[in-house]
Amino acid sequence: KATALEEFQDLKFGLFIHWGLYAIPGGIWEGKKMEEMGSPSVAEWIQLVAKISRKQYAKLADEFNPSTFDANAIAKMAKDAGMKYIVITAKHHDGFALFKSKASPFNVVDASPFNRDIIAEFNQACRKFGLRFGVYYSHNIDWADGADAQYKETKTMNDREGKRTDAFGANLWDPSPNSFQSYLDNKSVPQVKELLYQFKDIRYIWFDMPGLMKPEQSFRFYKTVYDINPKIIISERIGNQMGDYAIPGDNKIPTKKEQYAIPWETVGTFNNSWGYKSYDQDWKSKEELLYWLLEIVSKGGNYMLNIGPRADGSVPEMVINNLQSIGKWLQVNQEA
Ligand code: FUL
Repeated sequence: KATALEEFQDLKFGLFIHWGLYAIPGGIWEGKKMEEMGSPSVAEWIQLVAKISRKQYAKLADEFNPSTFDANAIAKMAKDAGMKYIVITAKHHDGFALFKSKASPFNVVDASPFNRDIIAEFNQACRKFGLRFGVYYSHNIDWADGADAQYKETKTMNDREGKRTDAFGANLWDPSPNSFQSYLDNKSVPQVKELLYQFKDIRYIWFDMPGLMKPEQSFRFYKTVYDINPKIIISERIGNQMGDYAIPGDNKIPTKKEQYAIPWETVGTFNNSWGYKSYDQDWKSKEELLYWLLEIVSKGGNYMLNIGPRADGSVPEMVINNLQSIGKWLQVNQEA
């Protein structure tokens, strides 16, 4: 793994993509903006914030048909911006997979009219443009099938022991009747296997939001990945200090004092949301983005900058323009 980790830290600049059914409402549900309904206000959390039932949310899949989506165009945009890798949400907290999955029919090929495997297309596009490829996978939170992320069970135990239990992110409005254990056995772990067996180019897995996961549960994911491909490196959000590389926090650049003994990566948004949010026009300027890149890289980290494509697959113009400018700047100023 040592080489894989060194190589990773040399990449410096990558593209993060948050894309899924949440791009359809784009931050607005039944006429209400997310901020009017609660928090957080990042668009990919709309199901939780608006307390949308699993059944109602799943209907969004019928409308998901991103006619203008072109993985090659996005990969080229990243390449021209000087980026070296792409990580895309294979499944976010809503439980909808962007790849064909036997473990769950709630996926882009089986549940939407689009009928194309988005992860497969990105895998190909990255290969074509010489970019490294990785996937984000929400292994713990799954509002469709992950019950309440073992919140109730842990709460009972913690109440007994007088400890706090954080329900953040748990589906408490319409949890799946399945047990969390069956979700792990029948969806989450099998989907990780499906991804890795199918897409041999995957080098990074960005697990996220481990919440109340137990050490043996995080370890199960680590071992699943390691057994299939020991060179794949794993984000620290697998939980229980088992990751290979550190994430200082969302939109967080570590201070000089916060040093890491392992490689690290700052993930950052272009505006204030990860998923597409129709009314968020608070775009970082190209100067601001360059500042982030330079500060992060000079401190030894990687910067993975996020885009949230629209539901039709297109990328907001500000993103395209600013990435182009960064690419030009890097061409002129980067050391060979
Ligand atoms: C978070 C997630 O909950 C957000 O939705 C997003 O994926 C971000 C990168 O990580 O904590």
